[in-house]
Amino acid sequence: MRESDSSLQTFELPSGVDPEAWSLTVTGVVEQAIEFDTSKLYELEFSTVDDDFTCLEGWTAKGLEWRGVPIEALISRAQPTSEAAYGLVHGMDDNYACGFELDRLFDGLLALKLDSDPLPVEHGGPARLVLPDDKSDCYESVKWATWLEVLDQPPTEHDTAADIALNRIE
Ligand SMILES: Nc1nc2c(c(=O)[nH]1)N[C@H]1C(S)=C(S)[C@@H](COP(=O)(O)O)O[C@H]1N2
Ligand SMILES: [Mo]
Repeated sequence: MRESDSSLQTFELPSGVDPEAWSLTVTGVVEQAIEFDTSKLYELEFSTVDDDFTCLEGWTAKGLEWRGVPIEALISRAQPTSEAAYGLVHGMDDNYACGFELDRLFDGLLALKLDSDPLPVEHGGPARLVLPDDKSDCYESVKWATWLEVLDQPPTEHDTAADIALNRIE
């Protein structure tokens, strides 16, 4: 389905990434913090996002089919309070986290499948954030997404994804 010269790149797995230890938690300004394992997520309704993926380093992976659970469905189950306005999505790799306005994050997908197969660990499996909008940056697609932190304030010092990703380019 995908051409070998236009697929996702494979990077070394960072420390902290352990698919066996993975679960997804939703915490923060919510009525009820919740935790999902993969079997619980597979019970929920899946959506599809078809998209190319472009990295700021200058490569593009064409025609990817992501399948998974809409972020809105996951966060809604935790019942965000009226103060909820931002979300910080944490990866399993040490310190990697990316912040969003909640409205925008709600349009994202927690992808569990890529091109009909379970998402491989080197591409963020078990679960990766995929934003369907054209204006998203590569580093916003958080691999090994393990913690959705709902916030009332814009995340600042813990919002590390852009710095980590852009450092890799230099
Ligand atoms: N958790 C985590 N997610 C991440 C990154 C990372 O270092 N850690 N790098 C980002 C960047 S800059 C890119 S280009 C893509 C790379 O995806 P790939 O490894 O599937 O090619 O993952 C993004 N998501
Ligand atoms: Mo990137």
